[in-house]
Amino acid sequence: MSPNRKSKENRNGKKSVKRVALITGASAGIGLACARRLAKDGCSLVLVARRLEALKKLKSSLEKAYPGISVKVFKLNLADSADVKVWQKEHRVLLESVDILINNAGLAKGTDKIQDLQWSDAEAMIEVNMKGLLRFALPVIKTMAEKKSGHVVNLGSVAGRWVYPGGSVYCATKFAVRALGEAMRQDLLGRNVRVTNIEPGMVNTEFSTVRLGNKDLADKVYEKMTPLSGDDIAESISWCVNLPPHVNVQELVIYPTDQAHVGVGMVHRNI
Ligand code: 8X3
Repeated sequence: MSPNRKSKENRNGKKSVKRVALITGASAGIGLACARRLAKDGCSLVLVARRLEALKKLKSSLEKAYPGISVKVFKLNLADSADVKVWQKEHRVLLESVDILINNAGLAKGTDKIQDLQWSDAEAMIEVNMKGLLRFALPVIKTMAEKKSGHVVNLGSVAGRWVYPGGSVYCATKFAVRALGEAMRQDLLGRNVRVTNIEPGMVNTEFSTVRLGNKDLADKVYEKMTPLSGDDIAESISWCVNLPPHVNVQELVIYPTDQAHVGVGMVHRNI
């Protein structure tokens, strides 16, 4: 245990060690909400994303609100394998200090059916959601296994349990996230490392704007219904990582009340 980690009371009234959470895609949406929530829980943070300015703002607001924690921020694109390798080499000691890894960075591009699929969209999703997650997470998982402690939280999706028309490759990447998470949990048996897959339905973040390439179209996705927020998902992640160490939530499927399932016709709208 590193000597500068201070003891504090957790929500069960037991002494716990201040933990370090590393969050990818932390500049917006679910990643940003997780940063705020885990800072509130007393975690120090390592935040990575492509938008450094947004991360710097977040760092200063969190360090002001929670003076007991430290927040380190880094510009990194998980799709850039060479950059990720260099960054991992430069920050080996920091990576060894990570207790909670939240593999949040991911995206959807397009809603074309398979016969019309844009190859560039498919590649972008595979590159970040699968290859990016793995290339970033592997060294952290290795150190967790060695020190016999840690918690890996993967951001999957309901699209990783059920497919829908126009979602082929996005669904495939999220099925892969679920498979990888489950394999991690099995491989890490005996290493005291927890692995949790979080599988949200409709969450109102930049997700649909990125997917559809247009904010007006994205707003229509959430029209006259109440979607989940990034904070809703962050709250569930906080619950998972703050449970006693012998408890591992394998996966959580979280829909908004107004969504019954993936796909068209499964959303209740107040019209
Ligand atoms: C996003 C959920 O239903 O838009 O991961 O595919 S959905």
